[in-house]
Amino acid sequence: MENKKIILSGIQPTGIATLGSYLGALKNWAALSDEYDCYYTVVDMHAITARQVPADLRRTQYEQVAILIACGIDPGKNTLFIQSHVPAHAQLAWVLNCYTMFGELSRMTQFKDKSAKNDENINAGLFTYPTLQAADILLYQADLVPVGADQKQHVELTRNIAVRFNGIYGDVFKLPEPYIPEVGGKIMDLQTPTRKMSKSEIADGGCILMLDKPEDILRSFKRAVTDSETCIRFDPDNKPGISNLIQIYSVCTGKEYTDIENEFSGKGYGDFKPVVGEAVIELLRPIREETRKILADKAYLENVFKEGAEKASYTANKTLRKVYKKIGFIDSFLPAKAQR
Ligand code: AQP
Repeated sequence: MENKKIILSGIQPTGIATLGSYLGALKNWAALSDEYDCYYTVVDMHAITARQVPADLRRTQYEQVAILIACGIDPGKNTLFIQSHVPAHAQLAWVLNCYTMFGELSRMTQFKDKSAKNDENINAGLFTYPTLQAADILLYQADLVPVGADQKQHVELTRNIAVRFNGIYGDVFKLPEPYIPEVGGKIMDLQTPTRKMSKSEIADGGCILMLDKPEDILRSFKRAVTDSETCIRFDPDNKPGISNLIQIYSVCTGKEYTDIENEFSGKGYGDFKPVVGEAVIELLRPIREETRKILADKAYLENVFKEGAEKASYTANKTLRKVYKKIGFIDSFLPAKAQR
């Protein structure tokens, strides 16, 4: 355990995770969980940067933790926790805000996209979201951050903040690397394949959620937007819809793009689309069934929350104590140095 490299990643409980989150991030979370010392967190504090219905937010956190366990993340071997249960995240985020430049945050494309989509609620939390994310990562001295391609910019900012802080105070933070899969790093919406598949865009049927029923998944794939040609060829610039389907099929089956092109040579989109849908159904089926079973045991999940928060706090408070000391805070009132 001691010599393993460290992983940190998070997911927002803003709804059921999408197929995009699964292929871009969660699948890797599970795959890496034996080899690394992993901290996986459901980031409720990030979620409130957009307005949430409290009862839904509460329910989705149970669902999200259940999904992670069903994906193969063993809470006994990994640290699985809810962000707000570890106060050090908010505490370090404030400190890091004072070492993050306004201009840096202004350049974040997620802030620009999300504020353009929701101009009624461009709150300060949405703006400083990447600093909280930097705190999430740096508290655990993570080596690797498995994320989708959309989060690369935030991990780069985290490194910049860490370099700046270390430059003033010495080596306090380890510099993390993003871990983005070569295939599946950016799964696109099935109806608007030039846009990332996102759970806040479920209205038009272009988004697959991990707990969707098989018949709904199949219908969405059969309706997926393609193009006016008939050839199944990977060409994201000219054929974004069909290329997205090839990408999804490739991650589900492990087949190379060229093998998929050969397999479907001479066949039409009407043949290909349901095959991709079926591959997704079979990939998600065991996760959906297992999630349902786990959700039935609320006491078990609450015990996972409690143990996860304790384990995470131990590591997070060690880093926070170091930071407080370096910047000149008196750290005697931080939680006692608990034995692990
Ligand atoms: N379409 C995607 N393709 C590949 N990776 C993706 N991720 C999300 N969408 C895709 C990755 O999944 C992890 C968890 O994401 P998240 O739910 O915390 O946040 P998000 O990126 O904001 O996801 P959504 O669905 O777009 O949520 P909303 O609509 O609430 O903002 C991250 O590693 C992300 O890169």
